[in-house]
Amino acid sequence: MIIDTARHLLAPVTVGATLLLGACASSETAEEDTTAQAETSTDLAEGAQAALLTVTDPWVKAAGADEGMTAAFGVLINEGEAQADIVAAYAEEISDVVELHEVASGDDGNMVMREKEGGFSVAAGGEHELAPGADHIMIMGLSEDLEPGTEVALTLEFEDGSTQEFTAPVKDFEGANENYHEDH
Ligand SMILES: [Cu+2]
Repeated sequence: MIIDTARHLLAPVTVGATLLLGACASSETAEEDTTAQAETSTDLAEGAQAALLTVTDPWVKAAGADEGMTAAFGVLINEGEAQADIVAAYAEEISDVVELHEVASGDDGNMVMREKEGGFSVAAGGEHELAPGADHIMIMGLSEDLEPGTEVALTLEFEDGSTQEFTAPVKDFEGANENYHEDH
């Protein structure tokens, strides 16, 4: 009897706590986002590479922590009058190892992905698409499951040391899996 009662009591409490945590997490995220954007616009020196670039339609492929890796995509748009060179990316909340990758033809003719030398360069007034089967931000050593409907915080680091933060929604994606399940 006691165990039964405890179970019945536990269930709604657990659900309530989860909902509450979810609500807290999203409102905190929203606040952090606003703060981050405000800081970004004030901290960036005029002409900093990070200030030139806009990341549009960002997304991250849903993946389980057991898969260990996934990738982030989107379109990098440079509306400035100087080239922007992305030299590194970070997703500190979910991974310690994030690399800038390209997909290229290997020695045996098969497509392989590998770290892109020099990173991603976006010419003045130009754009650079990150897409499955092409350049992408590789996120390795996933520390948690990435579920569709959640968001991932990412940071781009530029050649001049400036940085830009953005968030990308997690989405299911079935195609071109082989491109980022190559051995690393
Ligand atoms: Cu990759």
